[in-house]
Amino acid sequence: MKSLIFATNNIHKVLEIRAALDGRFGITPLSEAGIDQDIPEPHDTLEENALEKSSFIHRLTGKNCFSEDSGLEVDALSGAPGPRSARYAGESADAGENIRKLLQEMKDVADRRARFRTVISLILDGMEYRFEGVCPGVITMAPEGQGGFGYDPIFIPDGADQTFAHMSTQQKNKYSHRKKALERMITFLLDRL
Ligand code: ITT
Repeated sequence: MKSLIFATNNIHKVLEIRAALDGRFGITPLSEAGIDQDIPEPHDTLEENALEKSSFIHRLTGKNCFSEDSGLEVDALSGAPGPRSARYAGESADAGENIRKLLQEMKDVADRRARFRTVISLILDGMEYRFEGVCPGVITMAPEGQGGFGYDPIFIPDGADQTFAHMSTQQKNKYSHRKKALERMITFLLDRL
């Protein structure tokens, strides 16, 4: 099976992408490639952070690879937390702390519109290609559901009546930003590899 290094340390992203690929393609996450380095994400855009991760791993391995950077963009907060989603409540904040901060910021906000956005950066034979996926939805008033990761307990995608945290990986992939970006990359890759 064709395989690419996936420049991530996030096991949830690996599980979602493996489920979405359904055997069409192999991925090797950093842990399985024997790379335990933390990759810097110093930029203010998903695009720049995704490129930082893919080029870091390409420099290290010389191999074709891809990364993705994702964020939750809330309309009423002018697109925050966005690229700072993982660190919204502080550099070492966990998901619970990030959620608490977001719900606090939005406690009197009626407009609950938001979207998850994923940018994939693929480095193939030394060239960079980007693929985007967007999932629109709303922020709940309180966390609901135990599954998923990050902001999943407070996000209901358009077309659903429950949060991502209530869904199986397969159900989430019917709506997800990550899956949409991935399908665009797969279509591109199937023509080339
Ligand atoms: P890598 O950089 O190692 O890939 P990461 O967890 O640091 O993993 P990001 O920099 O892309 O990933 O940060 C994205 C954060 O946005 C993530 O930690 C979650 O808090 C949130 N997030 C992204 N996708 C999400 C999803 O599908 N569901 C819920 N939260 C998500």
